[in-house]
This record gives sequence, structure tokens and C-alpha cells, in this order.
Amino acid sequence: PQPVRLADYRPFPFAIETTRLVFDLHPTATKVTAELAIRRVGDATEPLVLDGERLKLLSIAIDGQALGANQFVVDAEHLTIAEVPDRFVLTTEVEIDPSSNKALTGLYMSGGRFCTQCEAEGFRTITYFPDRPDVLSRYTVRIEADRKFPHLLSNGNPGAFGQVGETRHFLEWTDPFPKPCYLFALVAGDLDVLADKFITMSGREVALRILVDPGQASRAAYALDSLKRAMKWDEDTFGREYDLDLFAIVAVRDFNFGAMENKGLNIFNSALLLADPETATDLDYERIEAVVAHEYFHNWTGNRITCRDWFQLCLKEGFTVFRDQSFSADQRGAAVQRIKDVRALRARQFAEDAGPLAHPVRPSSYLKIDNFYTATIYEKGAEIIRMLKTILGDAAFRKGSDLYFDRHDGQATTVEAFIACFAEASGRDLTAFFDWYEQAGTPSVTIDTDYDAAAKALTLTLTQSTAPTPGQPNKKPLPIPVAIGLLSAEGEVLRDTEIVLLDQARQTVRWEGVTSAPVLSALRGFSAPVNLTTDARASDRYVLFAADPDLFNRWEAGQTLARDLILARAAGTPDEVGEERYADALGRALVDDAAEPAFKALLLALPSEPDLALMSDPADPAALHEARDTLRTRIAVHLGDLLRRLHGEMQSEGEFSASAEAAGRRALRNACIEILAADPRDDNLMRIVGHFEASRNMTDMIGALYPLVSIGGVAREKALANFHFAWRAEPLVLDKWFAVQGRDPNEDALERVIALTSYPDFEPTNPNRLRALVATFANFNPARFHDPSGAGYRFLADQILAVDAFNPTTAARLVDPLGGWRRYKPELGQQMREQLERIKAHPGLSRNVLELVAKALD
Ligand code: HT7
Ligand code: ZN
Repeated sequence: PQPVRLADYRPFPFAIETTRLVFDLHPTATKVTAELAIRRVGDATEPLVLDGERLKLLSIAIDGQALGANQFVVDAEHLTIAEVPDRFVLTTEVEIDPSSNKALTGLYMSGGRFCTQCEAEGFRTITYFPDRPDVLSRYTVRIEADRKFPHLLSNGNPGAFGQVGETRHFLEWTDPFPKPCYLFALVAGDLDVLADKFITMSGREVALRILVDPGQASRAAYALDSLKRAMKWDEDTFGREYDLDLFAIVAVRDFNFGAMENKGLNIFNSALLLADPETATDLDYERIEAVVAHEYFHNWTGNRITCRDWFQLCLKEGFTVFRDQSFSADQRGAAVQRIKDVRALRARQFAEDAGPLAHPVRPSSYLKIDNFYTATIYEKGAEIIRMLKTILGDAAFRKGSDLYFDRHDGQATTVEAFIACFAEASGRDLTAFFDWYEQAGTPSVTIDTDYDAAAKALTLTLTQSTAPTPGQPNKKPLPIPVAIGLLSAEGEVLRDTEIVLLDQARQTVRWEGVTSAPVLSALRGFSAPVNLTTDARASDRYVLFAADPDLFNRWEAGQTLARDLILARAAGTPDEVGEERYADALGRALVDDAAEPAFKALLLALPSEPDLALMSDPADPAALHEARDTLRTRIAVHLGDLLRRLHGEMQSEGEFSASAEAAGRRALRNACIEILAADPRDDNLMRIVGHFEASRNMTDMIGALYPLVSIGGVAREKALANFHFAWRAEPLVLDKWFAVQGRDPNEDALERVIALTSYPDFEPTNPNRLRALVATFANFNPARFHDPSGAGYRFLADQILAVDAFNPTTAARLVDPLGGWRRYKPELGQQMREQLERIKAHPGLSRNVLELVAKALD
């Protein structure tokens, strides 16, 4: 297959001024009639080429005249009409079968309802159309269906409705805003509605509706509250107001992604919408708040201003992630939020940048765009915007975003146009900054310090370099904002944070008036997505761990200390004195009354095994697992009394609250028992079992379930059986039951995971269930996935091939754990590679999986 290249971009030679769609919905045979008012805008010789896949063409006409068989050509991917007038109406009628669509793109059935997912290229499986984001059109939609599908929804505002014969009904929708077809949506089915309203800053009333499975409306209350907070925040922070009379969200159980920002009709994976204390964890609440906000924010960053082509995906995704992260920071506390965001960035994006799938935030070619919804586009894309704001300052950043919204409203645009707005608004030359979009890889930054006690001056030498990535052997220096402060050896502030802009390969900075030998606190708040190495000694890190006013760096110091101890032990050179010292320091941090419980919970979480693997060369997952567990046991023994005391103190007796403060207390309580599980003496075991049995919310219950599973034996069996019995009728909770077993660190875990795939509740066609078991196992259980026999790799390859037969988008997302094969010790890496080869050789493999597997082997 030929890749699509950014350099080949050409505008579409026709404008689709209006699009009228008529859906005659039937589960197995839906008819879609499209009436496109088309005007030629390009060269007179250009044929009309529309995208269309898996469509049965029933009729085709231009200006009401049916076309003869010799006037058009249909192949597997296109409809081509060689000669068309300059202005005309094209009418096509096609038939599709939603019930057999298990790929979950286009029009499909979920839970007996019709729903759609068109981004990135799903619209072409609904009707013939230029399925590209730069063709904007005004849509009217008529939906007709049996009355057993009472709710008929599409984008925009509802209009005419009525009955059709005895059993059917219809409703018309008009969307006044021109949009690309990837934002089209349709839902039809039996749903309960949670309704509210929002008064915008200009005084307009917007009807808010969340539609969910019958009986589930109360579980949408948190999402609705999050939506209203997000709407207000976007007005206050970016001056953005909602523009339609209605904003609707529908929850579906079968969905390839988290959610979709269709204009006025967001469609959500139910896991990211439904929550109540009994069935959802605090992490679920946090994610619901963030994703509801994210999809809502897309109304401006993505919908009102969209992408010219899919290479510009970060234009909407990076900016929107930045917006949702800023919203979450304002709602939940900046430091804790930042630590969580950076943890995710390092785990997913840094890993991607370090492997064969490394690509720039704006890539220049792809085989299947669905494969590019990556951590690089999303999370690194957001980091770039964050750096832009750091470099320009708040006021100039806001001026730039105002200019962007003003200038490009209603357009499909590019990253260049976006950056030009900030350059113009700030008067800064951002040419070098643009390289962040085009250069893949995580820069390595080093800082060396030289303190001259006599002159009371500190010289900082900063360097940067970026290792080669596929297709980019030579890298340029990038403009990197490095936030730096200084502490004294006693932990007092010597110098407040200053941004040093490192834009050369090597730079020196001299600071005068440094009154004592300083401890460097660099890259505060993780001011740039880089790997930092400094000449800090362990003693400096202990100063930061105890006293850095920058909470990100305080946490970072603790993580670095723990990481070094684990890596040393895994390498066969344990530092037992260091381990005791670390446990002591951790104990002191945990009794700091000024620190929030949520922050302490983060301090207690040791670096994850996948993160540790990324930092060792070659990675030996079994040794890392062992070493990490040993440090956990040491902490459990050393700080046992304190952890038990904190566990008791953090217990809340009153009503459940979803507030960040209450969630922080639960997080700390759960973090305590997760550590205590490493020392499963009787009183600890009883405490964990007591925690599980007394839990009245899902956060507490899951918080104890994983430790019990990790202890194994009877504790595991009893807890899993009780949990399953209690929650067997709740799909979202059952997903958690599968996920916890995916993470089971015991030696028999793989055997059990394989057995679970034959379990009646395991539905591979449901991406949530599949990911809960298979992706959790492969991504978050390295000790068992990397079984020396290679059985873990074979299991994953089997699953990828089975899923690829019906859902290539989701199958492709499972490839990643095999992709890093070069980083593992050879006896493992070789077996991983063999499975990649096996997948690649499989007949009928999708382009999605082929692209990733081929790149991983390259
Ligand atoms: N913009 C949405 C992307 C998305 C998607 C992409 C590929 C396949 C299925 C998908 N579902 C949703 C989600 C977002 O970033 O908000
Ligand atoms: Zn998005």
C-alpha cells in the first residue's frame, strides 16, 4: 500500500455547499440517500472522485437525471464521475448493514442502538463523499426509523418530526455550521435523558442533554456537572462561548476510543461518562471530568476551526489536550495534576519516542491515519502548547489564541497558521519553535553546575541533544524553556524560579549573588518534555525531596531516588543503606502536615515497571519486578506503623464526596495498603481484607482488590469471587474485574488470563472488555507478559490476529507492547520479534496492523 504524504496535499477541486442526508434505518439494511449541492472550484478538467467503501450503490443521478453505467466508475474505495457540470446536485442512494459492522467505524449497532463514529475516515462507509477534513458543508439530516428507536439524533438543532405509517417515525436536523464529514453523527434508540440548561456569557440558553441506557440517567450527573463547569471555564479562560441551542452527549458501550466531539452531539464510551460512587473509582471521575471537557473544548479547537488535512491532527488534539489539562489543573490542583500528566506523558509518549514508532508531532506520511491518534500527537502536542505559553507569557499567549479564533473561525487550517497567530500577537520570531512539530524524539538535556564560593556566583552549563529516530538521523537544537530555582543545603530558597531558554546545543548562564553552595532545582513543573540529567548527588535529591517549594520537583526527587535504588538492585548491586535512607525520607514526607493527601499518595507510588524498563538497557522485566518488590517490602516493613496509622486516619465516615480533596484521602489510604501488601503478615492481611469488605465505594473496593490479588492464594480467590458475584450484571465494573486479573503479578497469571478469554463474560468485540484483559496484561504486567517461554507474546499475537479480522483499529492498538522488542534482553527481544513476523505474515492482515508491525520490524 502507498503512504499518504503531507507534501502531496492538494485542495479538493469541488465545494460541497450543502449536504442533505436521508437515513432509512434498518439494522441489517439501512438506506442512505445523499443529495450534495456541488460547485467546481478547481480545474475544469478534474473528475469528481468521492470516497466510498463497503457501500452497495442503489442509484445515482445528477440534477435528477439517472447516470448510465458508462458515466461513472465504482471501485472498492471510490466513485468517479469523469465529466460533471460546474454546478450540480449529485444524488446517490446506497445500502449498508450496520448490524454486521464490528469495526465500530461508520454506522454500527451498539446495545441495540444505531450510532456512528466517523473520525477519521468512517464517513466513507456511510455514503459517497469527499471524506477529508478540508471539505466543509452545511448538513440537513432526516432520520427515519421504527418507533422502537424512540430517540433520533443528529448534529445541530432539531426540526420537523412526524409519523411514517403505523410503525415508523422521523425527525429532521439542521446544523447551521459548515463542518467536515468526520464530525457527522447519528444516534437512534431507546435512551433515558438527563436534562439541564446553561446560560452562556452572552445570555443565550443552551439545552443540555445526556442520553444513556434506560435506568442509568442518575449515573450521568457527574458528567453533566463537569460539562457545565467546562462551558463556564472556556468562557472565562479562552473567551469561547457555545454556539448551538442544544448540546447532547450519548453514551455507548461499544466504542473504539474514549469519546468523539461530533458537532453538538458528542458520543462517549460509556466508561467515560457514567459514574456513581458504588461503581466508579475516583480515577473514573477524574477521567470523566477531563474527557467531557476535552470533547466540549473541541467545539472551538477542532470543530469551529478544523484541520486542513490529517497531518495537522495535533492542531486540534494537542491544543485541546492542553486545554483539558489546564481545566483539570484549575479544578483539582495544579501540582498533583501536573505530576499525573507527566507520569502519563513519560509512560506513553517518551516510550513511543524511544522506539520504532517515533514520529514528529506533525508527521509527514502515514498508511492509516487511525494509527496516528498517538501519545505524541496528543500529549507531546499539548506539551508544545504549554511551552509556547511559558515562553510567551500568559497575556501574549491569550492574545495569540484570540487572534487564532478570530482569524480562522470557519476554516480548515494548519499548524503554521496557528503558530503565525502567536508570533504576530507576541511580536516574537517562532521559526525555531516550529521545529518542535517536525522533529521526533525526546531531547536529552544536561545541566552541570560550577559554584564559585568566593565570587558567590553559579555557572550553569546546559547542553541538549536528540538521538536519531526513524527517518531523522540528524537533529537540530530546539528552543527548550528550562525553569530553574536554587535551594540552600538546608532547603531554604536561594533563588526563585527563572526560565532559561536553552536554544543552542550548549549554553552557559552565570548567576551572581548566590550566597551559599546551591542545590539545583531544574526543569520545575516539568517545563519541557525532555530527559534531564544533572550533576546532582543523592544528598541534593534528599534536600529537594524534603523541601523543594516546586512540588513537581519534590516528587521527582523522590522518584529519582527510588528509581536509582531499584535499578541498582536489578543490576545486582543493591544499596541497602540507601534503601533505608530513602524509606526514612519517605516517612518524613508522609508526616508533613502541609502536604495534601493526594500528593502523599503520589509520593508513595514507586516508579512503575514499564517506566523502569524504559530506563534500563537492555531491560530485564523479571529482575526489575523483583527489585521493585524488594524496595516495596522494605518500605512496608520500615514504615509499617506509619502506613497503618495513615490508613486509619484517612478513613472518611461521612457521605461520599467526589471532590479532589476526598479523592486524595482515598488515594492515600489505598496507597498505604498497596505498600503494606508487600509485607502480608497477619495484621496487614486482615487490614486489607477488612478494607475490602467494609468498602462502600468502588475506589476503596478496587484499592483493596488489587493488593489481595497480588498476595495470591485464598485471599485472591475469595476477593475475586465475591467481587464477581456482586458485580456480574454491571459491564463497567466487570471490566475492572478483568483488568485487575490482567495485572495479577503471580506466576500463574498468564494461564489464568488465557483461561479468562474463554469465560462467558469475555466479549472480544467490545473494546473495553478486550483492553481490560489483554491490553492491561501486555502493558501493565511486564513480569508476566515477558515470560521467558514467550507464551505471553504468543498470547498477544493470537489476540491481535483474532481482533484484526473484525476491528483493525482496536487490533492495531494492541501491537505496541511488542514494538519495543529491541530494548529487551536478547532472549526476550528475539521471541517478541518472532511474533511480530508471524503477525506480518498473516494472510489478509489489515493495513492498520501491517503499518505498525512493519515499522516495528524495520
Ligand atoms: N477526536 C476523537 C478521535 C477519535 C477516534 C480516532 C480514531 C478512531 C476512533 C476514534 N474515536 C474518536 C477523540 C478525541 O480526541 O477527542
Ligand atoms: Zn480530542
